Amino acid sequence: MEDILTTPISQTALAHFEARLQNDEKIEPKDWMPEAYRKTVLRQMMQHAHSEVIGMQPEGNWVLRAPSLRAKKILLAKIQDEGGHGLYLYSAAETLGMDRTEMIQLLHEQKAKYSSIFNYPALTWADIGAIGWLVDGAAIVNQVSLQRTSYGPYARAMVRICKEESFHQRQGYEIMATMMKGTPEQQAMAQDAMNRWWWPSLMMFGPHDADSPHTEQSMEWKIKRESNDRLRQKFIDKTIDQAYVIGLTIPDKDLKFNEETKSYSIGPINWDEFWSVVKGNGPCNKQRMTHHIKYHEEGRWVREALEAFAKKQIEMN
Ligand code: FAQ
Repeated sequence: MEDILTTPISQTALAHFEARLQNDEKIEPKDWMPEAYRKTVLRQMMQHAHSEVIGMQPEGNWVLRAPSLRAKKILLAKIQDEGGHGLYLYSAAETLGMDRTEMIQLLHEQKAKYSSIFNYPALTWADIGAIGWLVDGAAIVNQVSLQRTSYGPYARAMVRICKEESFHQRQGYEIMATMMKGTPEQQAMAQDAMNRWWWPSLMMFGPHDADSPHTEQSMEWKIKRESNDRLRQKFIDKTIDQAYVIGLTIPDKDLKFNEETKSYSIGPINWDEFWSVVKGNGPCNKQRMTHHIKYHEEGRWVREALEAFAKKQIEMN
């Protein structure tokens, strides 16, 4: 039996960390964790938080042009939820030792990523339907699995976020279904949105497993509970049937249904487009970042006033 007094602390701590993962226990902020684990969870959560916040921009573009007061109220509530998701995720990520000011700095310096999907423009009202149905739909498939992620604050944030995302997905599908019952022009608009958002939504899940540098280690640490390809396939299988119900066509000439596996196989994803968007060359990357930097700067005085107020409160107590 190993002598506890001669075993190095890090070795004991590592064994304890691994045993907790094995037992499906959550890793909490004050627990010892390998530095590489901390960095990986932080990277993923920070990217996720940035995605929620940048993701408000394509939809924000339609608040003043929503076709009815009901549609406007729903859209406003949804966008506000996305901002809230960003805030829970920044708070949860801060438990890993990085301040959100630094996270935002990394975003502005393009050293921290956000989801590729938000670099595409929302050109018509049908795009608002496609974003809710497809983009939130893809986000939910990923996030339901992340409810079981090994880092406690991330897993708990996901539980609440998933409840809200499910409302978002339905409001998007409602928009698409309504347009598909409308005039030929409205139907064409819905199909056009489907054609433009389908492939970028599939790219949201990240590169194929064989080309994903982080998946294997992240699954070992139970940060990711399912691989990129497995989650993408779940999304494909549930979404295609939803499209058929309302009369939309899937823009994929190679699409096939496998009777044995009860699953769809798709044509090739354009990974050159994905990497080009991730590297900053998508249709809206520059616009998204310029907008974020501008409003972050304009809000500086509010943050400074709040900090001064909090400091004063502490001094007075
Ligand atoms: N976009 O080895 P992997 C939402 C990067 S929330 C940009 O597979 P990983 C709600 C990846 O960072 C949507 N970059 O990496 C909403 C890595 O680069 P790095 C966001 C991507 O981390 C709806 C490299 O490629 N959801 O939509 C993307 O193990 C509507 C290699 O990739 C989350 O963030 C991408 N799509 O797996 C809001 C969920 N994919 O960091 C408003 C949490 C990959 O080494 C309106 N995140 N990359 O420089 C995850 O599950 C994972 O981070 C993945 C990527 C699956 C995204």
